[in-house]
Amino acid sequence: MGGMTATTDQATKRVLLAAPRGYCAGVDRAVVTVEKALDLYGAPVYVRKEIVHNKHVVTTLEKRGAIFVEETDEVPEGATVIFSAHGVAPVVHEEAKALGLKTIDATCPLVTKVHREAVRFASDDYDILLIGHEGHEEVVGTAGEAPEHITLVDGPDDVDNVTVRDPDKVVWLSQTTLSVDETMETVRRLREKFPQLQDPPSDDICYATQNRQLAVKHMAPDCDLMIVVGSRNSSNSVRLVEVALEHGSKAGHLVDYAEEIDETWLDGVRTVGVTSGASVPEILVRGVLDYLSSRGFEDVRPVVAAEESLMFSLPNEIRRDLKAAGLSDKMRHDGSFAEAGSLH
Ligand code: 0O3
Ligand code: SF4
Repeated sequence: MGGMTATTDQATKRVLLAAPRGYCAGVDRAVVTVEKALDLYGAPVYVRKEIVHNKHVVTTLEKRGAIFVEETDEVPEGATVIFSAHGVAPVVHEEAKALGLKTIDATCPLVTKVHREAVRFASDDYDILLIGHEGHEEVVGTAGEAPEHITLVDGPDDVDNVTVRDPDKVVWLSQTTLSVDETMETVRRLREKFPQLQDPPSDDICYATQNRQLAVKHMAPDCDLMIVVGSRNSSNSVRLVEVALEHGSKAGHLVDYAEEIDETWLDGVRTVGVTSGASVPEILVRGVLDYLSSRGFEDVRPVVAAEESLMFSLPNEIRRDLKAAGLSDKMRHDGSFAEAGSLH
């Protein structure tokens, strides 16, 4: 390849970088909760399930002394266990109590909001159609609030299988990290079947999920390739690849790390879109941008779909203990936790 061609190539290569991307308020709170618990109580600190669905976050916290378990009964008696951001069914709280565990609940407040809706509609004796992915921890937790009132609806094609007791008393709720468009299609089909179907009191698909999908929708028509940083088991990250492909990106891939990028993906590519799921530390996006830059994609243009400023305070249990120990309960955004910056 001659020098001229290379120069022309470089001039036309560009990256569209989505905003918002990466950490949402619920993930930030959950990750900081584990870090503060390690500071306060020392290692090991037990965490039930992955605190958030990100490989790098989990391995980094493991190195600092967090032990991730699948079930509550794997935690030694009397130890401290943190519940993940995705939420748990009430039965899990009961199990922990029976085992004498100290618990810290890192469930995102926006997931808790859906739990409360489920409890309220169940106590009013509604049939609740919970739209979500079968087996995902969040829907297991939400469904566990009122198992006898809740039916899982796993996407539009599952609607045919749904039956209810009284079609005049049905409401739908959802997992927080679904595709907005696919969920609307599921609701449309449900409403065809149950015209009296009620909507949730407010959006269950959270602001962060909506904003990350919106940014991808803006960029996708211009992208030859979309690289989404996120783990395979991260529902919201997987959705971003789907949204990119549905909205015109010619290709789309999910990677945990820049090292997973296949050189051939860049063949003939002029515009690469980059974004990341709600559980993804920014350092991993930097890795992807560095990789792209070393291949001539130095021109990085932000595509801003929304501004986000939401922050949640830490769980009460940990705030109380931090206060008693004379430590700060500030979140990392404001720089107060810079010493643990490896995750950001
Ligand atoms: O729910 P999802 O698989 O997308 O989970 P992540 O990747 O950990 O992202 C955070 C979302 C969450 C905790 C529940 O809304
Ligand atoms: Fe909470 Fe939304 Fe983040 Fe889930 S994706 S943890 S609901 S803010």
